[in-house]
Amino acid sequence: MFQYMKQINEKLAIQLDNAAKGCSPIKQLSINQQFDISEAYEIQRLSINKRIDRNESLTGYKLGFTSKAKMEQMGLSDVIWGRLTDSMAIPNGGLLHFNKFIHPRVEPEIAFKVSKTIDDIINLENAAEYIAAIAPAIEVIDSRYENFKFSLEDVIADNCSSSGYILGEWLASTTPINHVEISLLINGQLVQKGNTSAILGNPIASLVELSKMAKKYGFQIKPGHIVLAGAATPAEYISMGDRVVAEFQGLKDVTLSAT
Ligand code: OOG
Ligand code: MG
Repeated sequence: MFQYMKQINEKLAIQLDNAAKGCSPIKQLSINQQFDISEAYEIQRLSINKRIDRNESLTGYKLGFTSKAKMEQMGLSDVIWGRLTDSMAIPNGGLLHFNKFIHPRVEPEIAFKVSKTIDDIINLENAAEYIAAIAPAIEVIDSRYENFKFSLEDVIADNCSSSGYILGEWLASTTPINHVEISLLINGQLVQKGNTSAILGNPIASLVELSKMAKKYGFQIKPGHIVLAGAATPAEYISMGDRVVAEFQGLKDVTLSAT
């Protein structure tokens, strides 16, 4: 039985990895195969291991559904986490190569760089000790499922739709990052407005949540790792040729162009 489940998880991980590699969406896995949340995280681990086997390296983690705006947009309300690799990084002001994505969406986020190993649950009071720097960011999500439609288990297995991230200027760890106004513009048009406080009341709470997940799922967040706190606004689809700008009040913009 156990062996059988392992084989199924591996099969599903390969399907997701192939969809990502080939930029071709697949049907929601949960339609034909039942799996629970812990199996979904196992499928995620197996599928990201394929990338690691291709010499990508783990650069950190992302949180999802940490704001009401995102929960409502996607119809799911549990905080989720996924993995980031070096191949997902796009330099600030850089190019997103549209043909490497299925149906990319962008969302404004806050990123943390971790200063020391997080191997236990942290809290809002001591979190600062674990933060080396803070940056405004954009996440590019690109569900491997048709029509960006999924169950909670599906999206966890699919590495929480993670596909790209753009980091703005790194700021001192003491920079006040809560209650910062955000505007998301596509081709100069304001498409979303939000505030960093929409992220669990304070983006630092995302790092606390991740520390709980790390304890539960048995991983460590290492010095230098990037943690994306989750989007403050709903995500927006982008098209080839679009220029995306995320403005964070008082901070330098984060931008990318889809080519
Ligand atoms: C899932 C990923 C959610 C966020 O910031 O809330 C996420 C999705 O919306 O496809 O990255
Ligand atoms: Mg996100």
